[in-house]
Amino acid sequence: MSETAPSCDTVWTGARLLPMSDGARPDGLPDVLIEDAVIAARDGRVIYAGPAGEAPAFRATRTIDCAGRLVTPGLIDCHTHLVYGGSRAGEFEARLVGVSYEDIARAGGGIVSTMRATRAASEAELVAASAPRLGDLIADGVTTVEIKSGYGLELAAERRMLRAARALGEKLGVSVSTTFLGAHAVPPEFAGRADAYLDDVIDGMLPALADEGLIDAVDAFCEGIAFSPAQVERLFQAAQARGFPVKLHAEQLSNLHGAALAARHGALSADHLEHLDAAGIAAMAASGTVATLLPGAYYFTRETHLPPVAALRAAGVPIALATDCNPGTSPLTSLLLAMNMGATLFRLTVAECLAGVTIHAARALGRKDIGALVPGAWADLAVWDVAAPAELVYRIGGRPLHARYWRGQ
Ligand code: DI6
Ligand code: FE
Repeated sequence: MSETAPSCDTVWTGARLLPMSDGARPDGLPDVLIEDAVIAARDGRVIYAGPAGEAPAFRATRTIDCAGRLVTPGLIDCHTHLVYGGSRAGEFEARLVGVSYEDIARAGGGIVSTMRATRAASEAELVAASAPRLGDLIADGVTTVEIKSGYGLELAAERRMLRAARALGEKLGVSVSTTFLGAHAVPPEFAGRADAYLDDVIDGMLPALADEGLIDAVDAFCEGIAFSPAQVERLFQAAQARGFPVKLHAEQLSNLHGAALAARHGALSADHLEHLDAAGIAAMAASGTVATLLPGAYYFTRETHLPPVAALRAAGVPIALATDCNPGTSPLTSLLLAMNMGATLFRLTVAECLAGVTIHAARALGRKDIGALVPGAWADLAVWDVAAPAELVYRIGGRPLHARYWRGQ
């Protein structure tokens, strides 16, 4: 036996393992718990994750005893705008005395005020300002985070945002997926000329940032205060011509049928979706587009129109959950709290919340190598000091993470 024992870098023993491997439950959700499991990793990748009784006798450089703790895949926050300059606490104060988010945006505040602060910041200043936010996510067991541009709204500043996002991943030991969101808002120098700005996004920024390898996906904000479906379509065609996957902020404040448009383009995800209708749900189900729900923004803007969770569930649309960490509508840096909000506000089940920050979040990023602990996947693990998986969703606050491993380290 020992002659043929496979060698590996690390073996974790004594785990109560939720591998989140696809479709293990009768309802298709992958949360079956394996008592007394072993996980083995070589070169940062999982080579075994399953019952201890069925595991080969590994020759491991390092053995870590999980002492019966719950082990899940490292969590994935698949929608954030966490790189930005400045603060919007003042706008929060204004909203508390009755000024609406749209009023603030039309008066040159909102996204544009963050744009000014972001344009004024160097790449190093963006990294320094954003590292604590990313640190908070990491302390919640996050091993992969998506970070969008969209507060530069000009080539040089969009580039600094994306470079800062990449630098943060290397600095803090977390996988970063970068999304180009040049079509987030029309900057003041293009006021009233959204199509001219979009030309700049499509013909200037997109090719330049693509050539620099800074883009993993392309997103847009499809909304009355942002870009129309026709404009989004133009951007999507340009993005797809360059081979980029697309995603969309859709149906957050109103129903412009953005989700159906995203689905027509085979988008990885459509996000927010409070005002999504039946046709949008059917289109998403047909295209396999993930519904990324953002309860932090729903909560913080005091939205009352719920996303159609029951209909999404009935249609079999995969649901992801994310923080939407941004200074205007979701200053949230806890993915565990987003799970709690997903359950409390949107009535997602515990299994749906767990899938929403692992396997379904991976799918929203177009990734098959994260989100589940299966052979070949990255050995991204979160080890938790909780008695049951439901506690990860149930608690409000607290820091249940015992240890986190990113690519086996
Ligand atoms: N939807 C949002 O909730 C954020 N962006 C978007 O497209 C808000 C961004 C901000 O207000 O800074
Ligand atoms: Fe967002």
